Amino acid sequence: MAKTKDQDVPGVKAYDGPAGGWGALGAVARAIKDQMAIAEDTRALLRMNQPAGFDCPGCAWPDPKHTSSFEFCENGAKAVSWETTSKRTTPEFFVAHTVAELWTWSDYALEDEGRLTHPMAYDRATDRYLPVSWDDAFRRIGETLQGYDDPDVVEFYTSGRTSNEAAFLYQIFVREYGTNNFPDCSNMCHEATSVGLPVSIGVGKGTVTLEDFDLCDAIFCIGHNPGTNHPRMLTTLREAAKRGVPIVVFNPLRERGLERFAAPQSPLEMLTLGSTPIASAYHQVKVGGDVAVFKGMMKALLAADAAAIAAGGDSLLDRAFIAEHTTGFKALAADLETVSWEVIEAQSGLPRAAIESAAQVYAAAKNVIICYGMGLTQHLHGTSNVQQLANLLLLRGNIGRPGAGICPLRGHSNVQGDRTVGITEIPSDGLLNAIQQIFGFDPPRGKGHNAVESIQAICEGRSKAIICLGGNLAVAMSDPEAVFAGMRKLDLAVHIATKLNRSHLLLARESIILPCLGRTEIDIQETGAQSVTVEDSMSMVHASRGTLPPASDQLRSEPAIVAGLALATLPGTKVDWAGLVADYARIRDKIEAVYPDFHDFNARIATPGGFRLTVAASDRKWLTPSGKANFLVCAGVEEDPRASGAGALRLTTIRSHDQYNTTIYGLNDRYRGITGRRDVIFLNQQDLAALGLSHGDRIDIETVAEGEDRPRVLHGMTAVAHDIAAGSAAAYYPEANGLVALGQYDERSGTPAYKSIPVTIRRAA
Ligand SMILES: Nc1nc2c(c(=O)[nH]1)N[C@H]1C(S)=C(S)[C@@H](COP(=O)(O)OP(=O)(O)OC[C@H]3O[C@@H](n4cnc5c(=O)[nH]c(N)nc54)[C@H](O)[C@@H]3O)O[C@H]1N2
Ligand SMILES: Nc1nc2c(c(=O)[nH]1)N[C@H]1C(S)=C(S)[C@@H](COP(=O)(O)OP(=O)(O)OC[C@H]3O[C@@H](n4cnc5c(=O)[nH]c(N)nc54)[C@H](O)[C@@H]3O)O[C@H]1N2
Ligand SMILES: [Mo]
Repeated sequence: MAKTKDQDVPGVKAYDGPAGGWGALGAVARAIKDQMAIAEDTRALLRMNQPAGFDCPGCAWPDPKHTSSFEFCENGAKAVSWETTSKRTTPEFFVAHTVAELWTWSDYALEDEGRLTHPMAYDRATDRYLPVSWDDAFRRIGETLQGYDDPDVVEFYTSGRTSNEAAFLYQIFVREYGTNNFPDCSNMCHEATSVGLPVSIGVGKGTVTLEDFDLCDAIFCIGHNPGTNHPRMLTTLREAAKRGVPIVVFNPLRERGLERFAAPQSPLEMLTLGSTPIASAYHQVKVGGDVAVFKGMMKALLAADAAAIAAGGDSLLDRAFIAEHTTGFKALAADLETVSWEVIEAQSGLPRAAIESAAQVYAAAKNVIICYGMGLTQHLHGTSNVQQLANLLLLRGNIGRPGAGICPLRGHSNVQGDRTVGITEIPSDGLLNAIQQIFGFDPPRGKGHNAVESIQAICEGRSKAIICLGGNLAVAMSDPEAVFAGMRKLDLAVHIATKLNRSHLLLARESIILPCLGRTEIDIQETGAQSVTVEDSMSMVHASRGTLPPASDQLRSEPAIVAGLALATLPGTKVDWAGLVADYARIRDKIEAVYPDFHDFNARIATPGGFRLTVAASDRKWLTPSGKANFLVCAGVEEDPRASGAGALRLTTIRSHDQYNTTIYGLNDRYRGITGRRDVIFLNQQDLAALGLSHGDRIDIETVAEGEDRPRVLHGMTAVAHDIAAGSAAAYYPEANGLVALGQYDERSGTPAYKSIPVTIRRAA
């Protein structure tokens, strides 16, 4: 007999608890124990995110202004204990294991060996990484880099944990070397925001501050999972919910953190096993159906507005704002006329009434904040998603006034700052001119490679070497099979990292691992202990200072490693690398010189909480060519026609509660009821039945191909009946990355379409 949702499938059992609560406390205790973290670590956790402490590497959600007490966060605690672990990946470890053997290990097992302790270089004769001195490592890298006539054959990747100071030095080094090849984790993340919003509102960042959440009258949460990925946001959402602020969610999956939250700081909720309901309305939009939702909401709003005016009432639009501050309203209205409700319903998977009710909540609230994450950006039409969302806000003047605005949840804790201080493949003339004036060399003017382009260049043999400042690019990128093959053809691969991961095992002719300090660790340079700075999702810049002894006395800081690379690569350098690294305040002086918005940088980070960078749109200054905010039209509402064919489902890829991107902390996903495994595909019960399948069946999942080079199949997964929109499926990232072809990305932003993969599903052979 077919199994139903409630029957036993190993490792699958619905979780009834709220987000947070005792479940979270227990998980923290286990995370600390698993990493054998010592008492000092717990103390470090307590100092986390306080003025004198370090910035939590867990996420980019801002800190409340006047926190004096430790803000509890389960996943922040996991991120910190994973870094402060007492486990070590030593030279002895590398002697004991060939790279061929390590390749067979899981991603979890590789990182679980703990912190890297020594610079290591690959030795082909023994198939092992062997220790190398820092000087030798730099010399070898410098020689290879100097050997290229064309600097554009080298790729310089950045992952978003890197501090402003390290990122700034890195871009100066790379530009002095002569290329703008800056593939960046942001290219796989919020690039649709960075590309889409400047056209809409003149800045590629969010416009709200944390204080705006105290003043808003409605919040929309679209395509993000705060309970797991920005857990400190739950405190903010809880306060808003308690104030009676409607919180409207659009998400294909029912995510526990958006349903109810028990604040571990609340003795009442903890002792009574109570919790606070979060979402006032939860709309399970079909994967990839968001443009349809936004167009539907705007259509409903315009219809209601016309009705209100016809009845002699006030307009529901902010017409004064539209007239004074925007262009393109007529074209938008005309586009909305052409989209039928039938199409909107089919694409979004939601009834018209649901979308109309969301539009009503939107229209009834004076101040609205819309938050969003990867559920919107990682689509073929990610940029359109973001721009249609901006349209919706502009219709009621919800940008540039207190309590209202757009709130992209950034990913890595400093991904936004890295971009701000110059990690970009398309630098503005202003930036390049400032660099030229301040550092005295001629930076390259051509466009460089983003992440997908860098991989394409590597796969086609046009790029010869890669330097990675953190991250795990080969595993994070789509189409690992192609990426792995490309990486193995390189002359040189250098990884600046805290822990071993699969990218390090993709051997180039010469492969070098350079171990660095993490953010939790004390960073001593010539003038003493140093602080670094980071920028959060709300453009707040603040200092972070490590408090723990380094994992090994061989570790160097990221700024010091960048300086070492620069000195070995650029014999005629115009930059005083040693002087800058001796005192990071001098790096900040240079940042300030290049970016005037950082004025009085060193003084302003001395105040607790730091300072906010200017976000022009927050003050209704529109840095667009028209000088106004722009309503933008996108054609149609269809995400990917291949996903609408007979039997096709739209697969999205998501993070479990026990992972940080490619770092897998454990095999559980508590809120989704998964224990000890990740080989599952979440499916709607109706879809399962229609396919003649049952909960617990072993299935194969294949990408619907159209002119693709080879079939993409994930074999032997287990079907899990889940509360997910019909027509949609979900699997874990990065296991499912092989289903995404390298060529499947948003053409405007280059963001891979990780969140809407057309697939078919069948019983495993
Ligand atoms: N603990 C932890 N924290 C993290 C990370 C981590 O891995 N672990 N990663 C960091 C990084 S780099 C990032 S970018 C952020 C990511 O934070 P999120 O954006 O929250 O990340 P995802 O897990 O990718 O989840 C996206 C959410 O979108 C929903 N979704 C999927 N497809 C669609 C769709 O088509 N439409 C809509 N409306 N929703 C959809 C999913 O159900 C899921 O709830 O988190 C950061 N913080
Ligand atoms: N299918 C699918 N693919 C995705 C996504 C998705 O949702 N679905 N999300 C995409 C997104 S949003 C992102 S941001 C990318 C993430 O891509 P990356 O940023 O490249 O990947 P991470 O897994 O965050 O990198 C983990 C590694 O960073 C190193 N590390 C950790 N801390 C530090 C540090 O302080 N310094 C240095 N130098 N190294 C450190 C460790 O060695 C660790 O192994 O993945 C993308 N890929
Ligand atoms: Mo991200």
